Parts: sequence; structure tokens; C-alpha cells
Amino acid sequence: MRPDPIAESTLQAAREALAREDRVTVLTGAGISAESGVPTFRGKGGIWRERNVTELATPEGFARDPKLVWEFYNWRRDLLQKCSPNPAHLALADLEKEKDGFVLITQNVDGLHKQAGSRNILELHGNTWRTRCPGCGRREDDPRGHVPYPPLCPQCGSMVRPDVVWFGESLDPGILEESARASQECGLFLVVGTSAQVYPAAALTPLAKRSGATVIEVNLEPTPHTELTDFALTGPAGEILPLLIGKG
Ligand code: BV8
Ligand code: ZN
Repeated sequence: MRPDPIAESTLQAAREALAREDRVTVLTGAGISAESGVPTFRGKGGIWRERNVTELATPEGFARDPKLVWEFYNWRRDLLQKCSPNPAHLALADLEKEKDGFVLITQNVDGLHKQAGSRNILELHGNTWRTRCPGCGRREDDPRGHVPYPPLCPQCGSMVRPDVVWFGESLDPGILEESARASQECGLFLVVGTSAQVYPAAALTPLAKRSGATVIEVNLEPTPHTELTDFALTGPAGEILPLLIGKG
């Protein structure tokens, strides 16, 4: 079902609020990559709908069955290889060029923001194109689709893992602190395509609001944070973001 078209006056007011603010922080979730063909996690067809997240996205699951977990991440790598940035990613890369104080915080691990040309990116949950060795800490960018199994560290021989943050694992403290600061110090906080259910990422929107930022949300449907927002723009990010930054 198509959401009601956004009133032109609401979009215009949101566009003006964005245009007059130089300190802009953006938080994105899986929804911004949906129009690139990347499945989301909790919506229809979502990744977690027919899979057991505790088997696939926890350190316990990896310890129990690393082959199953690598099959899951290889499935996502193969799929992502066919995906490219959509107009929403490209709009954020354009926006960054126009703002002196721009920070992009993403929960996504798909690497599409970087491919779209964004530069100042904080990847809260890591990146599926990078592997990390639990034995010696060695990290490697590995753009191959399929990682042959078993992927062993060339340095110490341990089994390497996707360099992503699983449930029950702490986020990188430096990235989290920079994200909190960017949420506190911005004048406008734009949150796009997240169901606002995963913490600590989901704490950033209320933090921005409490710190006095104007909040714009872009989503297909309301979220637990919609009532916090100054502007809730309902519709696909690939259509709304170009309009919002005045390029659509
Ligand atoms: C931690 C791995 C400290 C990488 C992911 C009880 C209460 C509160 C918190 C907890 C709790 N129990 C446990 C916790 C903590 C837990 C948590 O928050 N659980 C939730 C589910 C209740 N968090 C953690 O474990 C975090 N670590 O807390 O560390 C700690 C340390 C030790 C011991 C204890 C605690 C780690 C969180 C990171 C988990 N890793 N993924 C990967 O393989 O991807 S999370 C996973 O969800 C993804 O990374 C994803 O980024 C993230 C968030 O999902 P969304 O991006 O929001 O995607 P979703 O599908 O949900 O929503 C899509 C949205 O887009 C929808 O709103 C939809 O309407 C919209 N949309 C769709 N299409 C479009 C669109 N919008 C616009 N346009 C479109 N076209
Ligand atoms: Zn190693």
C-alpha cells in the first residue's frame, strides 16, 4: 500500500530547515538500501523473518557453527555484489558536499554509502566486506563475493570472522562516542530507514532531540521515534531524499 503523498508544505518546510543548517548528522538503517535490492531485517521478506538471529548474528552462534554463519554472510556478500547505491545514498553523498559539519552514521554493513561517494562515515555495526581475526586482531578488506571456507588468518591460522558487530557484542567505543557527539552537536538530525529497535544505535535519535536538534525522519511507516520528530516524511527514501536536498 502506498503511503499518502507528503504534503508539499511539509516537504518544503523540511527542505528549508535542512537548507539553513550546516551541522547535519544523518543516521541510516537497512531501509536506505532496500531500493538497491538489499533485504531489510524486520520488514516483509526481512532477513530475520525466516532465520534464527541467535544462530547467525551472535558470537555464540559463530562458535557453535562457523560454517553456517559463513554460509549466511557469503549469501549476503553474493547478493550485495549485485547491488549498487540508489538515489537515497547518492543524495546523502551530495548533501555532505554542501555542509561544513556533516556526519553520516550508519547501522548498515553493506558498504553502499562509501560506494555512493560519502566520506565521513561512522559504521556502527562494522562492514561485511571486512574480515577480522579473533586470534591476532588482523583486519582485512576482502571485497570477494564468496570467502572460501574455512577462511584462515594468514598471520596466525585462526578462523577469521566477518568484521561486523553481533548481538551481545559491544560496538567500537570510539565510533560510538563520535556518533553520540555528532548527535548532540548537530543542529539537524536526519534519520532514514531504521525501525529504531536496535540499541545503542536507536538511542541516538532521542539524544539528538534532547540536545536541541531539529529531527527529520524518512521511513515507509511510523517508528517508535516518529513522535519525537519535527518532520516525519513517509515514503521511499530513494524518492524523498533527492526531493529533500532539493535535487529531486
Ligand atoms: C550491545 C549484525 C552492549 C551485522 C546487527 C533488550 C532491550 C534493549 C536492548 C537489548 C535488549 N536485549 C538485548 C539488547 C541489546 C541488543 C539489542 O538492541 N537488541 C534489540 C533487537 C532488542 N543490542 C546489542 O546486542 C548491541 N550490542 O548492546 O552491546 C552489550 C555488550 C555485552 C553484553 C550485553 C550488551 C549490538 C547491536 C548490533 C547487532 N548487529 N547486525 C549484520 O549482519 O548486519 S543489528 C541489525 O539490526 C543490523 O545491523 C541493522 O543495521 C540493525 C537495525 O535494523 P534496521 O537497520 O533498523 O533495519 P530493520 O529491517 O529493522 O528496519 C528497516 C526500516 O526501514 C523499517 O523501519 C522500514 O519501514 C524501513 N524501510 C524499508 N524500506 C524503506 C524504508 N524506509 C525508507 N525507504 C525504504 N525504501
Ligand atoms: Zn590471526
